[in-house]
Amino acid sequence: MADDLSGTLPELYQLRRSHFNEKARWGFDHKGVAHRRISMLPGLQRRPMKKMTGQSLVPVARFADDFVAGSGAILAALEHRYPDRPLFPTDPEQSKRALEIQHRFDEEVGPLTRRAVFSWLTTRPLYFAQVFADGVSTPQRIMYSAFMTLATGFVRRETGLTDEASVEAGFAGARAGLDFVAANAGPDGYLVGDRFTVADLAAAALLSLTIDTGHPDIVLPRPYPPEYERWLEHFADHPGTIWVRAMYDRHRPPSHAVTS
Ligand SMILES: N[C@@H](CCC(=O)N[C@@H](CS)C(=O)NCC(=O)O)C(=O)O
Repeated sequence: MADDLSGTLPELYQLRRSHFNEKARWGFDHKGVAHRRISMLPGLQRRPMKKMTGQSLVPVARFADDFVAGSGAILAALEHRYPDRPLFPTDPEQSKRALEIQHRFDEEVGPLTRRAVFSWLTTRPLYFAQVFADGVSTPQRIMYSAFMTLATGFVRRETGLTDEASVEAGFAGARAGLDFVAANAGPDGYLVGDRFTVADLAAAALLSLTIDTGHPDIVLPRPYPPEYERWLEHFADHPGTIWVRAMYDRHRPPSHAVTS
């Protein structure tokens, strides 16, 4: 399906495996919207994105001449352009609640979970490059891992990794997200009402790294580093990870990205 409003194929500027980018990918795939993904390398996306959108981060979606930055804004733009398979409740109370939940995950759980994962990922530049530079040529990947080695201090500061307490706060944030979904899922398994909404999508995408989803868009390359094995093991029996798995099994479609 091309962009309903312009007739052109939408684009998604992304980082591979990143959970905020997973949220946007899931939105496109949920809506069944064919799109082209432009994968960038963390850090190196800043300048082009700033030029294109006035801010430095991804995900960024492009619908013809319209650039939309941020996973939440992308989901809203997708809903507007492709109303089928709605993600936003029509009931005003439910809509308010769904947006509140998305906000909580965007502002707290997402960044803290990233911090916990980055606490070990930034100590492994080769694996870091494998995670994000998968698909680029081997020399480029090696150059990127050298760049990452030099940029580690900056990346750690940007992620809020200042001391041991900041790492612990990252782990606590991931756990709080899992506790939240376990405590708030209703009888049908959804966070708001009786169907899958933006609240479930946001929460499951931003907690996706707490399980081995098996989905090629987010699963980390094997073999897993021991720190990630321990992290998965740590959360394996948490009712929140069981909920994340259920959302992936029931609602995460295969990619609708076109490759040519
Ligand atoms: N609130 C934003 C967060 C976007 C974000 O944090 N993007 C990260 C990837 S997870 C990024 O672009 N990182 C690269 C950098 O900091 O240079 C959203 O919902 O999209």
